[in-house]
Amino acid sequence: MIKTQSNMRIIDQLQEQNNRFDEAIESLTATKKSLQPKFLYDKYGSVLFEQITQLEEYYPTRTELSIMEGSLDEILRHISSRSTVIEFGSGASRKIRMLLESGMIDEYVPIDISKSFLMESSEQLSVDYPAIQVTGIVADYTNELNLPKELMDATKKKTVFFPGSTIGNFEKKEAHNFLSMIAALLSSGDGLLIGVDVKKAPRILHNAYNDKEGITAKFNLNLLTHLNRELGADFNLNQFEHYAFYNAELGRVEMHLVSMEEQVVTIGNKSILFNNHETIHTENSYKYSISEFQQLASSSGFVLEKTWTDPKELFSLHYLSVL
Ligand code: AVI
Repeated sequence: MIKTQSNMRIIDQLQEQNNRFDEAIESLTATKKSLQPKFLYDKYGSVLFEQITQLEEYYPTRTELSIMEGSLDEILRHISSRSTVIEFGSGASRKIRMLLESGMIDEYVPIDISKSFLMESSEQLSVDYPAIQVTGIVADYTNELNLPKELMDATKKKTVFFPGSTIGNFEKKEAHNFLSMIAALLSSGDGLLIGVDVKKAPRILHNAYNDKEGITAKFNLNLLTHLNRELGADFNLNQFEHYAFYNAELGRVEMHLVSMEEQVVTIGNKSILFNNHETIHTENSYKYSISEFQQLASSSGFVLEKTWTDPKELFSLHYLSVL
């Protein structure tokens, strides 16, 4: 455990998950090559994602923030005072600050896969909010998650905060399993505040994942740099291109890396052949109509308390509770 402030501690569970790169090799050697989107988030990937959230084309972050600003009092009424807030995939903390400012939260538990990013943001938050206990957990929450027992104290109200439509990066079945896992983790009266991107005109979606500055392309390609570093792979970034499009039939934006020639990449003792224009599927970002998401939530064990949206219905925020 790492402690730099008296009200902050970091628990690293990622070391126990050191087989996580086995998945990468397995999915790269499958007939249809893919890589799990979690590998997008090393330290530089997290920085690039923050830059994406500021892009003109990437409407989700600012729209979700505006929904939160407009309905903050009502949102806070759902989160009782002296409660614990657990955030999955915490990132740069702009949204959580709106909740922490309220003075209603005793303990904040950010969970993120990027250790350095989590440490920096936890430290800053513990300095800015000295009355709040900050317990950062470094973990891959897409795998099984073991939260420390004291956090799961059923006498204390808990709210899970899962903003940014990260739920869209799960396959439909996985999203259902993940939400069910959260519902099982919580006790009666606890809640989940979750942000979900809404289906819309393909052009808006296309632009959001194909920005003019090319930041999303860098973010996608950085995945290969991450694997080169962690697995000693020899991907040549000049021989792959970012490709993202909206698959309307499946209701998702797909991100791929396209091999721009026939080439062989080596990872350890494995040689992987890429045909010209063969792709590695690196991310899905599912979009849900408001009713589709409400159905998913109720089939996963939650009761819908309230849905907020913006005037153009670009994005939705839901407060769900456990009976
Ligand atoms: C984190 N996640 C919700 C983002 C998304 O929109 O799916 C990641 C991202 N990928 C490309 N741009 C942003």
